[in-house]
Amino acid sequence: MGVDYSQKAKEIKHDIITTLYKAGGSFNGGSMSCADIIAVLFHGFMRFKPDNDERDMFFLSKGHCSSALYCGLVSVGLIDKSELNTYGKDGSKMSVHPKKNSYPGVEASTGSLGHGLALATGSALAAKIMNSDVHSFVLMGDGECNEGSVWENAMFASKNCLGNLTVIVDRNRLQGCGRDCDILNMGDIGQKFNTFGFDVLNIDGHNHAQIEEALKYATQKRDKPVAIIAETVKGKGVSFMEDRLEWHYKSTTKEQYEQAMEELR
Ligand SMILES: Cc1ncc(C[n+]2csc(CCOP(=O)(O)OP(=O)(O)O)c2C)c(N)n1
Repeated sequence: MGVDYSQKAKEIKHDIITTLYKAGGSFNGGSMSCADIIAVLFHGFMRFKPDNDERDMFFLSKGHCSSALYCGLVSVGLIDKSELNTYGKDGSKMSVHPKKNSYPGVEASTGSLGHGLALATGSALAAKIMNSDVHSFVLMGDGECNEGSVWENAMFASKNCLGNLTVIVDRNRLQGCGRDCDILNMGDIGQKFNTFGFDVLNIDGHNHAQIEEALKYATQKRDKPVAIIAETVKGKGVSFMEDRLEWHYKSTTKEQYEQAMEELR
């Protein structure tokens, strides 16, 4: 029987909201917008094999949304769920911005936006040189695509024919301080990646079947990197957070937490 992505995504979203509530943490919105993507990628595609160099590599370039990464790793059994209670606490290894090797599946320290694609590109190039079938995935924010380093690496990846590299852009159209179109309009991000030599797929980033199809396509043998532009809603799943800028940073009150839990049930 196939994986029930809806159930996995639901559990991940529940854990994200609970983790951030308990920690008084930020980034509910951006963590919820990518939870469906993480559920399908982690349960359907990533070969984690934590003790093995041949594992696939995942880079959460939008590192501020680490709760989605940690809850995804809990969901696939690589982190004990009780660890989520330590998120963001002094001395905890479950830092708000992920730290390399803090847990199996945390491949890099991220949070300074614009660097994840470089890491994923390097990892994909190394795999190609070593003739390995390791696949590198990077999840980026659309606001993050304002960074020039993204486009340097896009050129480098296509120049090196890195068909073992998949970029996923969480296209929720909100950044930390405003709408992307008001800050630095990226326009058609897919078209830009295409111009930089990528094969591009535009999907609904909350539709599990579409995410699965896109990842199937991206992980077939090929000589071009793939960019999946996943149209999403910031705060997806919690009505009062959906497409609301303030939920980039805001943390939930007890009442808001309880309402969110009710809605996610
Ligand atoms: C280089 C860098 N500049 C600024 C920040 C501060 N910052 C954290 S989140 C964020 C907004 C990111 O927007 P987006 O990439 O669209 O992420 P999402 O909306 O999916 O959370 C910013 C500017 C940062 N982490 N790194």
